[in-house]
Amino acid sequence: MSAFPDISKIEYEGPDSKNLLAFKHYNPDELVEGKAMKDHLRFASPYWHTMRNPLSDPFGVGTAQMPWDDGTESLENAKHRVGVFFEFLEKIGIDYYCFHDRDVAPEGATLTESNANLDAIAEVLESYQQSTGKKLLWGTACLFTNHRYGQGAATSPELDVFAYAAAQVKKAIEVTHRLGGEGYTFWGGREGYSTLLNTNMKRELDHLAALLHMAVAFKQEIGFDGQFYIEPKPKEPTTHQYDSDSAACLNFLRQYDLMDHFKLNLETNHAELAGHTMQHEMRVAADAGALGSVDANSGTEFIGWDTDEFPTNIYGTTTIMLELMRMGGFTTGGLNFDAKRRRDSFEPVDLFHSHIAGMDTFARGLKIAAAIRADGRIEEFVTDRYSSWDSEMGARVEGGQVSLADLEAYIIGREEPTIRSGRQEVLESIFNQFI
Ligand code: XLS
Ligand code: NI
Ligand code: NI
Repeated sequence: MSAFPDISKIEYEGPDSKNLLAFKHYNPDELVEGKAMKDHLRFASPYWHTMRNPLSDPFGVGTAQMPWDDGTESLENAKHRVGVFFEFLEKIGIDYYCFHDRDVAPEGATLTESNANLDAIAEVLESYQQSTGKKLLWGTACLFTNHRYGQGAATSPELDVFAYAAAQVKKAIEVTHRLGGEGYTFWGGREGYSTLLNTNMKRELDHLAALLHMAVAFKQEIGFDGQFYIEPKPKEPTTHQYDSDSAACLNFLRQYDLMDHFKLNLETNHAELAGHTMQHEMRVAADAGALGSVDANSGTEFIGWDTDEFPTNIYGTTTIMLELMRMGGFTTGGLNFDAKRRRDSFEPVDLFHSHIAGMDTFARGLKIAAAIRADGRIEEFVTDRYSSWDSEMGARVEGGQVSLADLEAYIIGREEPTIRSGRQEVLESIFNQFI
């Protein structure tokens, strides 16, 4: 039985279409820079928002209508939901999905019971993947909802909580491997602190690194070759999250000798909470060779919460696509809509409207980014801005071959250095010409 009986497969109808259930810009097989849109964008839908988010807020109950869901935590209900999710993926035309262990399968009274539930659901996910060709972009473990993780999982002051988390991660990696996941994400959940008055930060960070090293060892042991990601977020739920932004994550990975094993999964709303643009976060990661995947959402500018909205800002998606194309595109990663409908968009059809909005906004961002690249003026400007470094002395400085005294000898007797305009407004205008 269909969960969305009135909705057929969403098709591309072009920019002039008035059909709300059609793509205006996302045309999966259309080539951009010689590559199909769907391969540039690699869209994924997050099980936790799409299937499990009731659309509640701190002041009110859930509003989402889910006629297919009996509202219980039974295994039968969980199995049934999987079918609904795959019907959604088929109709919206998204090839990938992401999940947390506890979103797809109910937590049992014991870890053994929870693991058995997860295995039962993995079997269902596996068979739907086989029959539909849909793929798992990444899996993850929910190490933040249960009360035991209230003061952290890998960074809990309690050894037994750490052990519980380790066991849960082990199982979640196993299941991700079984489902052919192309990656596995570690989002810090409650890995951070509420107050330093009760916190041994050094010890907590050492423990977090220890867990990640164990995960690397386990991955190798079972032959899982998916990519590991860390997802930075500065705050919420904790006051300070250890994985606060790209730079902090890279520093952590380098300090604990984990750089070879991890890339970053960057989320737009988290960048915003950190006081950065997403472009900044992506540039920092990409320049370190560590930009892996993207949680494609956005926040409301003035709210200061992780509101996980669908991305509908064309300027934003254009900068994201520019950064991605600059690094040569995704390998294992993709654009996972870690986004939920607004509380007032509670009808099942709003799942489609919201994904269509996000997908079309990214398709436009992709096309605009390609046009900006083809135009080339912005890139040429940057190349030219640094052209003095292409001199012999520039090369020697960059190659670490000169001393302060060498530069003193070089500059003495020369004229006062000339500098040129940064032309920010010109560049912004060029950018806007393509929006
Ligand atoms: C929460 C995070 C989370 C991760 C996966 O803010 O974005 O949803 O993407 O655990
Ligand atoms: Ni996320
Ligand atoms: Ni988030």
